[in-house]
Order: sequence, then structure tokens, then C-alpha cells
Amino acid sequence: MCGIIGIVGDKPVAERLLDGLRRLEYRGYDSAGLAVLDDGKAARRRAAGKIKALESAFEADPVDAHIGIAHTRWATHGAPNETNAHPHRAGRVTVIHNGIIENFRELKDELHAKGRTFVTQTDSEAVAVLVDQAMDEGITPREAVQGALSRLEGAFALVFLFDGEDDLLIGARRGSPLVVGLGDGETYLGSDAMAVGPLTRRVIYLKEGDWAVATRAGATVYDEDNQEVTRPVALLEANQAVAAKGNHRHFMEKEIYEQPEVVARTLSAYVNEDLTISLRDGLDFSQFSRVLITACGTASFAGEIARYWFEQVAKLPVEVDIASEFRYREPALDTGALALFISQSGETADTLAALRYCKDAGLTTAALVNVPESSIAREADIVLPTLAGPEIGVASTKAFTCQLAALAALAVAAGAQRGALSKDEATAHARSLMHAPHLMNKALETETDIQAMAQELSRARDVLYLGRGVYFPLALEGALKLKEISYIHAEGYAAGELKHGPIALIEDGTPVIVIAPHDKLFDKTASNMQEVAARGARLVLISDEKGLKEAADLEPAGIAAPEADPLIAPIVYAVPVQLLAYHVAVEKGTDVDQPRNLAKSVTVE
Ligand code: HGA
Repeated sequence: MCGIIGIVGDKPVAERLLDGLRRLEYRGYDSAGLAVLDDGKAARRRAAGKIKALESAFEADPVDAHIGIAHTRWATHGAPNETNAHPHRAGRVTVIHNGIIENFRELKDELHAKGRTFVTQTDSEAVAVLVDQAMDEGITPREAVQGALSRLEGAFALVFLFDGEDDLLIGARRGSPLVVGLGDGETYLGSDAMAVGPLTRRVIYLKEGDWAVATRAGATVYDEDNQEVTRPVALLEANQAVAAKGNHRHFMEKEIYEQPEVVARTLSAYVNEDLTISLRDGLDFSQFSRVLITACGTASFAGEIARYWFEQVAKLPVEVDIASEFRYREPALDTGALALFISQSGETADTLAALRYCKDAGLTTAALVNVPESSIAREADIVLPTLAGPEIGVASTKAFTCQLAALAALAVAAGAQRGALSKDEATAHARSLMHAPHLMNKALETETDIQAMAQELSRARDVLYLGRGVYFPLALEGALKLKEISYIHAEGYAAGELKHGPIALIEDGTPVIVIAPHDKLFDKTASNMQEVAARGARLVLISDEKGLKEAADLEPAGIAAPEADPLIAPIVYAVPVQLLAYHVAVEKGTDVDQPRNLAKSVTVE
């Protein structure tokens, strides 16, 4: 969601701030803005829409300095227009904010009573006014921020710039991440490592409740009790610093193609050379009566697929929950359960809240995350990595298949630990897991056929996705992917559920995408294909050669995925499912990497 970058340095910052915002575009946003100190006074340039609009505003009225802050906004409070775009300014204080200030109405009322006025509909403006009001009462910027932080409820990452202070930025975080970058005679603040990556490789990941005073000489960090603390300085990997599309048209396409490599990398974190599986932090599934998986969006579908694996391979009961429901449902929890949270960014607000709920209830918590320094990783008892690398396309692809690969490895390890699998069976499963990247490579070869059918599909108003077993959650993921990037209405259903309602949607030519390898459930799904074909559906069948041959009489548009062992087949089949959504979106000409209204990591609830 919102992106943040701030620079206090010894060289002009405006171009570098704009560059930083471009790197943060992937997070999703609907307006952007920057402020620099011009003759000791903050000068702002802001625009609704894409960064290009901000660039135009900036070019029409250029301004520069050695200190400044910039922001991409994904609106939560107030329309995404120029007035509501950050930075917000009150008196001498200029601020950018990621998150939601939950008590903003109360703060505004209080500040109104003191004669202060507001010009935006945002919650964030209250922070600027609160700090400026405190400074009016005769205290320093640092004291004013410290006091204001104790008044704020909700989630935030904040960066403040002050009129007349050309060697001072103050950053603070609670609930939303913020990093400090340490440069040579310069210091940076950013919402993630991507923001500061090309400027420096030395970063401090601020901890929950920390705030930091940044000057050209470096940063002083304070914890939530306002005690000065020393936080470790991490060295960014070179590939964390830059993200480029290479020869691909979109990051999404590049990330789909990276999957064989990153899935192999992720598997290597779990599967040893002798095909045994090692789990981190002493994770032992024989100690747990069940697994509670909690996640949002695509990650929750990875969890749904894993449910089949854990139950079938490890005979371990699993419940899967959507984090936003789980956290407020007051679920009755069994302390013998392992609570497993899945999140690409590790910052998903609802998933983090669900983790805290489980921790408070005394459960052991594990986090499957792509960002090891993230809040969810830091707060969980056990951290299980996916090694997908930075995912820039808003619609998740490689993070999803890496989650699946890791979850499959966990299920096999659980099967071995719980005695549900013999040593030989566990080894055979591990061997087929290691074969998944090769088959994913083969699955990429479906692209030409998929491209050929994309034009027709792009004209559809509604699309149904059907699957049974693990292919049911994969159908849900396929429908989500299509909705996200092509804006075509799509629904995923369990094929057996069709007759209980959704079959009423079928009209002449309605595309029905069936995901069904030739496995033990194929015949059942084939009957469902007959049912929709008889009602005029346009069938697209993603299957292997055998499945396509058997369904030939229905004349589906066929997508031939490679034959795969049932354990890994959903990982392999994810590839054509993603390619289909991708090519339909390209055909429609939508903004594939940054679809409207969507944000990459959902850091607000
Ligand atoms: N609440 C602020 C910031 C929104 C945000 O963090 N989005 O990710 C606003 O609406 O401007």
C-alpha cells in the first residue's frame, strides 16, 4: 500500500525522491506527492493518479533541496484526489503516513476546539496538526513528535519534515514497517528496503513502536518507551536493491517465468540432498493435534491447497481461515494446535492481528513469509521462508507457488514425523517435489496455446472456474487472478457444487475453465463438464494429454499441462492458470502490474 521515502542529505533530492516513488509503484497507489525544504519552507507538489502526473506537476513548477519526503497514497480516508494526497502540511510540520489513525476524529475535535482547521478528508492530516499544535506550545520538533506518538491509536509509519530544519527528518512506526537507510553523509527513511535499496545497502529495520531521528550524520533510534536503542544494521542483498523487468513486458510475466528457479530455491531450504526434509526452529508436527492456517487472498488459497496435503499425506486435521474473519470471530482455540500464518509481505494487517490473537491464546505460531525481516516473521515463534525474491506484480504468482512448494514440503515432513508416511514414502514424495521446477518449466510451454485463446476469453463478461480436490482452491485462485488483472467477473467453484446454484449462470458461450488432470477424480469432473457443455458453455480444459484425449468429444479448448505426480500437480498447474489470466489481461489492455484499486501488501484492514 502507501509508499514512503525520505532523504536528508548533501545533494539534491527531488529526482531521487521521484525515483524512489517509481520503485514503490508496485505497492499500488492512487495519488502521489513530495515535499522539499525550499528556503527553509516545505514546498509540495502533489497529483492524483500515476507518478507521471506528479512528474508533470513537478516539471511545470520545479523545486529542489537537500532534504525531502515523498509518498504514494492508497486512499483509505478521503477520495484519491490532489487535496488528500500526502504530504500533509500544518504550520511548520509536513508529514507522510502509511496506515490508519483510528482516533483521528477525536484528535480533530480536540484540535478544532483549539482553533485549528483542516483542509483534507484524511486521517493523516490530524497528525501534522497535532505536532504543529504542540510546537506552537513551545517545544522542539522531537518533543512534539514524541508527545504526538503517545496520542495516536491505530497503525502507522510516519515521516516528518519541519520548516527551518534542513538536517532533520523524524520517522516512526507502529503496525506499518519503516526502514532507515544509512548512506555516506546521507540518511534515508523508507517504507521497505526497495525504497532505499539503490541508495544504500545498509539498513535498519525499525522495530514495532520505534521512532528515529535522522540527520545527514546518521540516525538515532528510540523504542516505544522513548529509550535510545541500538538496532542491528543489515546489509541488503544486491537483488533487493533493484527490480527490473528484463526482457519481459510486465513484472507479472517475468515473475511467472521465474517460478521454476525460485520454487527450486525455496525447496532447497527444506529438502536435503538425501531427500530428507529439515524444518526450522525444531518444528515437530507430532506435537500438534491440528494446524490452523490463517491468511488473506492468494495466500489463503495456498493454505486451502495445503489442507488437502496435510490431511492426506500427514493425517493431520487442518482448518483454514481468512484472517479478517478469524481475528474478530473470537474463535475457540485449542492450545495443542499449530497456528500457521501465510503472507508474501509478512505485513498483511489482518494476518498480523490474527497471529497476535493466537499468541495471546498461548498457541505456537509459525509464519510462512517471503520477507524475513517482516513484522509477521519477527513476531512468530517459527519462521518458514519462501525464497521467491521481491514480487513486484500486484497479482501474486511466484510467491504463491513458493508458498505451495514450502507447504508441500511441510506436509511431507509432518507425515514422516507423525508416522503417517514410511521412510520410503516420504523419500518418494520429496523426490517428486524436487521434480516440480522441471515440470513448471514444461508448463510454461503452454503459453502459445493460451495466448491463442486469450482474445476470445477477453470478450467474456463472466467466467467460471471449476475443480475438485486441490484443484478447487486452484480454481478459486484462477478466478481471483482473472478478476484482479482483467476486471472480468469470475467465480471459482468446486465442480461438484455446480448443480447447487452456479449452473444457472451458464449461457450459450459462457467460458468455463476446468482444471482437471487425469487423476482419480477426473471422471467425476468429466461428468460436470458434460453438464455445462450441454447448456452451451465454452469449455477450456487444463489437463494432461490423457485427460484432454478423454474429454475430446466435448471439444474443449485444451491446455496441455505436463503429467505430474498428484502431490506436485497443483504447483505445476498454477502456471497455465496464471498465464491464462495474464494473457486475457494483456489482450484487454489493463494495467497488469498495478491493477486498479489494488495494493501489493495490504497493510491496513
Ligand atoms: N490513511 C491514509 C493512508 C492510507 C494508507 O496507508 N494506505 O496504504 C490515507 O488515507 O491517506
